[in-house]
Amino acid sequence: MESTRNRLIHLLNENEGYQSGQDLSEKLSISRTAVWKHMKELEKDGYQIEAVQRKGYRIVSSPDKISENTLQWGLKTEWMAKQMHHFEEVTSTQDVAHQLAKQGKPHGTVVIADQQLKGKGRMERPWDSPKGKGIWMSVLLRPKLLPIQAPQLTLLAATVLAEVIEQQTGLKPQIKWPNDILLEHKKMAGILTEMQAEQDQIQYVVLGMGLNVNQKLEDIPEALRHKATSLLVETDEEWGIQEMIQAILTQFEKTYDRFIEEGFQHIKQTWENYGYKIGEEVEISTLRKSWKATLLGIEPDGALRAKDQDGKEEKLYSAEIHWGEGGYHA
Ligand code: BT5
Repeated sequence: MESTRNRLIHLLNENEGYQSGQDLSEKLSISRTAVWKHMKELEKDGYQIEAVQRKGYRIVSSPDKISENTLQWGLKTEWMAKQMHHFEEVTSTQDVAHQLAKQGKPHGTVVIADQQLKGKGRMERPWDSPKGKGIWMSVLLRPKLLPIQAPQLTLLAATVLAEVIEQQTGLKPQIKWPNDILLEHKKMAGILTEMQAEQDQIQYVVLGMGLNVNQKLEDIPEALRHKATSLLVETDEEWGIQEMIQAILTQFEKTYDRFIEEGFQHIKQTWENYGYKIGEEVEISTLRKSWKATLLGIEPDGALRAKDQDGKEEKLYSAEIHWGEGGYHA
């Protein structure tokens, strides 16, 4: 159930003008005094609210400080982020999302944090998540898909991030299969898809997205500086984290709904628009071996297609790609 607070924010947001206290109290089935109290709470959260006699209330501006309320404000999604859990600090939003999943929270539940103390990448690699500088967010999904289709969600999320970055900033990011968003060969975002499945059925997926937004060069740990970047580093501008989050959630819902309805085809097309090093020679490694190959693109199911030096084509479902001097190593 959506909280009264969120419904109030939605109502205020639906109509740009003033909303009378009477209307709000009727629509929310609470007293006018309760409406007034909620307004005071919103102000504590940093909202600027204008109250005019005989006209009603209006939100003048939303705060910079992120909270569940501010994130909901202006968000026009059907199912995405109807439940939003924001924390100033967590170990990893993935862990929290797994707990919420086990408590039965619905499809589209979002966990977001200002800072992660133990942000993680694939294979327990660390993910640097400094306070207030980026988007550290996990989405709980309950897709009616087969477990083997889950990796498609990683590619889906990658196209969403690439599109939003391009729309919002004008930068042209690239997607390195399967889960990295790069700019000028440096990593700007990463995706971590974790799944609980039973035989032929996905129970749930926790899809983690990390996007470096407002780190300055010196905020990026020295060991990562040669291979990581942020929107600020690339554009010399600070970006509104809330707006960026809302754009991601909105675009995610749209892309996901279309994916469920029509399949992977349109994601493949978008992906190809952003694909990194396609047609080029790279080094591919799996847990067992490492070899040189040319990347050809992705298959209709999202697998990576590559051609080895003997001209033999392969379909890969899990691998790492490296390149350049000594290779890029995650
Ligand atoms: C990833 O793993 O790229 C997945 C990152 C997912 C992060 C999100 S944040 C919200 C959610 N909660 C979590 O705890 N995780 C998810 P992988 O491909 O394994 O890349 C990890 C590697 O990227 C590390 O070994 C570093 O080399 C590098 N790295 C670490 N932090 C980085 C950062 N902030 N920006 C760019 N590169 C980074």
